[in-house]
Amino acid sequence: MPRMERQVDLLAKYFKPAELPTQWCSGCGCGIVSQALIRAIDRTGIDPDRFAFVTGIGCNGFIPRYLNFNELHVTHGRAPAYATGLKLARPELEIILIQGDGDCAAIGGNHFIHAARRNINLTAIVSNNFIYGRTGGQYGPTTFPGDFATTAPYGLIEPAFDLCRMAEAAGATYVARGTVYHAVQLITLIEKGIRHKGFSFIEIITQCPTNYGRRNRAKMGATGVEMMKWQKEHAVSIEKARSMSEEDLRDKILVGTFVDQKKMPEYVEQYEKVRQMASGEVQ
Ligand SMILES: Cc1ncc(C[n+]2csc(CCOP(=O)(O)OP(=O)(O)O)c2C)c(N)n1
Ligand code: SF4
Ligand SMILES: [Mg+2]
Repeated sequence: MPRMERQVDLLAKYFKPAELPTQWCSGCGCGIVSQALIRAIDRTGIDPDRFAFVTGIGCNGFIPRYLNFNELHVTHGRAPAYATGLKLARPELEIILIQGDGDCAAIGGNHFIHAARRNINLTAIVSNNFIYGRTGGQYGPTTFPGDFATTAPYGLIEPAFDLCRMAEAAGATYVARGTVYHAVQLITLIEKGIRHKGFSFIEIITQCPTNYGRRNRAKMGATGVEMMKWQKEHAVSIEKARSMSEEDLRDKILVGTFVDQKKMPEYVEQYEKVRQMASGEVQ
């Protein structure tokens, strides 16, 4: 099928036309994240009805509102907890968490690290726009020191979390980072995350022109295009980074697959064994 027709076909298959247009600002990265997501899902060949999104609160948490999938839109930061319950009750579902940086690592940090530690078979997709976009631009745990936010008018004095290092340290068995600029690579990273058995974490570097870009235009630009140019210029593959100095890497963002580990037991399978022992089905 020609590329254009295929594009229309994907949109018709996975988007809800009645919900469009989206409420996102012009130049926001949420649209590219949505596209990458449906393309990755489409590539797996898994029946769309077997997917369920569990989403937090925030602009990125709204992505599934426009998509034609099962969805639980839950309380701020609690997507991993709801997803854990859903996965234990319905292990056959492919559950995808859609969260923002604040949702995942601030209010939801506790839930996030324990889902990773258990290695439960969920795919967490976390859009990192370095800010609380939805609520007007407060700084969060991934905002860089020196950045400006409504709550940091003189520049932020806190260091930032590296979400991928946090996911890895907590026990996630698939950890990757992409950017919305590198959209083709992003589809592959998400697809691998969905196929991985265990807790998968994919961080997507994206842009919030309205609440981050405008206040940090000197650093990253203020429009979607300028901010994606920043992503292009600052992303370095993990492989290339190995031959670069610490100094050269200081303002860079590493992209690629950090962890892809298949040996750790998966939580739902372990839980099922316990259930069988407790019910006397096996000794
Ligand atoms: C318990 C609770 N506290 C605070 C809020 C307000 N709130 C909604 S979204 C949000 C931050 C969203 O930021 P992020 O997760 O980075 O998502 P983005 O909007 O940037 O995609 C906050 C603080 C809330 N809805 N519930
Ligand atoms: S506030 Fe930021 S994250 Fe939210 S829709 Fe607008 S540009 Fe996107
Ligand atoms: Mg955010």
